[in-house]
Amino acid sequence: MSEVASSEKVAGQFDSPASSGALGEADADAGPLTGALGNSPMGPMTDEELIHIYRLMYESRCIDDREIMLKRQQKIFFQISGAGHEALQVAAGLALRPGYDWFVPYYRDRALCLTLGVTAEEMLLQSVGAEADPASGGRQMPTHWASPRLNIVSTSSSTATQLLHGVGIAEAGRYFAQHPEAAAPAEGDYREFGHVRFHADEVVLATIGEGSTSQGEFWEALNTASNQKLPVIFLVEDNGYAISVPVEVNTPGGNISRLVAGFPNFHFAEVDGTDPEASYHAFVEAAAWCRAGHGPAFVHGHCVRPYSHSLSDDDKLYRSALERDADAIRDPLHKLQMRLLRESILSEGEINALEQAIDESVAAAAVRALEAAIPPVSSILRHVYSEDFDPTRAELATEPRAGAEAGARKGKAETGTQDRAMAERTIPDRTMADLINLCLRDEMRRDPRIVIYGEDVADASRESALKEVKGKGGVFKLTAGLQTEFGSARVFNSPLAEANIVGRAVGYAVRGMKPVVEVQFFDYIWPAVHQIRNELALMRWRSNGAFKAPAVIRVAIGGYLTGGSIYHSQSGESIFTHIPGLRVVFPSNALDANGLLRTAIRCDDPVLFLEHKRLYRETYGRAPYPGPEYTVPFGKAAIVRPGTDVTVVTYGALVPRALQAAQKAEAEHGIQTEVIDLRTLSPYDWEAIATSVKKTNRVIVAYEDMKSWGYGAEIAARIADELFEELDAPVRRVAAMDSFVAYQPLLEDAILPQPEDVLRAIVELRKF
Ligand SMILES: Cc1ncc(C[n+]2csc(CCOP(=O)(O)OP(=O)(O)O)c2C)c(N)n1
Ligand SMILES: [Mg+2]
Repeated sequence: MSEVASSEKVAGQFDSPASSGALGEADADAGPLTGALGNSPMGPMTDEELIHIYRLMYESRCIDDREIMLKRQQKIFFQISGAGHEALQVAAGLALRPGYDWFVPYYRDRALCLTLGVTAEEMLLQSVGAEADPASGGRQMPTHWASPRLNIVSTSSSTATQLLHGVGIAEAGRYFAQHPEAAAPAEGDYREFGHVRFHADEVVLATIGEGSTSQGEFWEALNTASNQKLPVIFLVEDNGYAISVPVEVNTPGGNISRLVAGFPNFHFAEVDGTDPEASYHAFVEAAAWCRAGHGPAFVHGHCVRPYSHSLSDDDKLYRSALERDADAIRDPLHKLQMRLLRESILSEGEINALEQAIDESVAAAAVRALEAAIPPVSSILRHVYSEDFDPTRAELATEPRAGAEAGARKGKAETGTQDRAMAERTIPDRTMADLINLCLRDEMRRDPRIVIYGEDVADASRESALKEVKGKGGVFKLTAGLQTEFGSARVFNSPLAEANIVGRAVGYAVRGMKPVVEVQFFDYIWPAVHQIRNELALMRWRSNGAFKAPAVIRVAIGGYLTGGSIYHSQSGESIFTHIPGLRVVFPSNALDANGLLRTAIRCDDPVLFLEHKRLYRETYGRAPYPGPEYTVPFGKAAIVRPGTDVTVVTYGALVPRALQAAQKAEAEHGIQTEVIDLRTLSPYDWEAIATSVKKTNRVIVAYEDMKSWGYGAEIAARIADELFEELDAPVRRVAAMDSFVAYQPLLEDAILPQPEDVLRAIVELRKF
């Protein structure tokens, strides 16, 4: 039946000509164009239009009812319905254009997705967890939508995270419209794998329940959409409850429209979401506002929840009978049915016939879904990481280009040999901070899809000031000069909100851009962890490869700062190496930082790029500029000091400290220590560790983070497991005390692992 619905949509009354500004070839990708109703989008609906809406609403309810039956028969495993929201959602779907506009829905949006073109069978394939489930291949619960064909972006169960994706998606669309050359395909990096589509007047619909507007990310999304006048329609589907929590608990005063009314640039609408006609008109106006470039829109639809929150919930436990009866009277499906009868648009017999046809079609779709193959166990690890771009591949091991320094100085390609010779004589080696900055600059020159944003990363948000000031360029100056060279559309300050930074990056990356964002201090990454773990790293796996979010997050990490104290010294990398789908990189020197960052940017996976603050300007590990093509593969450790007696596996700021310890161990005790710098923590180079342990038979894992539950625990466990017979001594960990870092320098020294601690462990292990 949904096929009938879609073909009617193509043929019929909901078509509208493409609006102005659609860009050339990209139009070929657009799906059937819905949009305004006939010639009079704001006029009364025709009988055919109302019947069409009823058909979609009934089909949505019918799929819910079918799922409920299947769940009770234990043939599916979860059910959450869109009942009571159908009128609002069908109206939204009809006012917008699948495959042209972008959609970031939530789990309640069955009728929306049905209207956009997801079929009943596709929905039921997800209910049974079938291999052919196009949204997730059996990985996500039912109603966790995704359709690349329709521009429905994969959504999670997390409430509110999706709104920031919607914001980033809108930003990316605007960026491509203003820089169409950036959409061109390119070979040799992530751009090879994915096709960019955009339209100058596209709109993003991002939906949310009223309870979830309590989440900070709701406000963070409104902030940026408002500030940047982005074409995002925020739809709040207000059914008065968040599971058992009534609206007044989540929303002071009980009405979210009143609270958001002060945001500039918005078009606001509050509608009876059980009335499809009023809702449709609200969306037509909202879309027109957005397409005209005035800014975002906020549609607040009041609807009902005639079924409980989900099949795991029973609303009789917390709602009075009176209240439930009142909801039942406002059920949009019954209301529209009554209208069709009352206005003699359809007779009872015609309604029955229409419903019966849909019932049969949904039942048949359910039979097909129940017969569908389930995903093989062998497929579980597919799409954890990119199947296209392997960041560990050998070709990424390149040599630094001799004589590249002159080019770096002049800010352009290398010049003559005389300049080069001069430069090499007069310029000292570059710090890690310099070489990270130069990598960002070179990659931005090479790849117009890179945008850089974060707190304080711009030279000056008020561009006019740049005539007289030098510019900030990051609290550690890592992004200095980039806004000045590349402009404010590519390098800009974010609001002071870490979830905003990463959530928008997910949206940008989904559209094929390369956001290289900065989290100012690792100590403040925590508000973004929800986005990193549940969204960024999961996008590819949960959508079974349909979507991906290969953004780079640069983060200043670590202590040894003398006065950095608790909130500027934290480590905690193992929290992130514990996330499948995320690459975690932790360079210890300038050259590695340059080459690994380049690989991170070109990579097709999301990367957490950890930069140790203490190493930014250290004398240790400086190097000449290696040129704009220098890459280092992931998963390839460096033996920074060969040895035969004891192995120290380490990374980051512990590398120079382990080297000091190794020198002393040799000078004072005649012990030959091999020091391995892992360089990347996920993936990590097991082969290098195993080879060394087989040679030395003694191993220390040294890391800056707290000892218990730290990164070294996994390495130590694996060595004990797989190399037990090679060991002549227990595996030893040298790490921080199980404490935060104190401000007082003497305490900081005692808390963090020092070269003497590593030395002591080396000497002790040698005794075995
Ligand atoms: C971040 C987060 N916290 C808690 C939950 C559990 N949860 C799922 S739905 C829900 C209520 C959402 O209510 P509302 O936003 O009003 O949407 P509705 O389900 O009513 O449409 C809760 C608490 C979740 N999925 N995500
Ligand atoms: Mg609700």
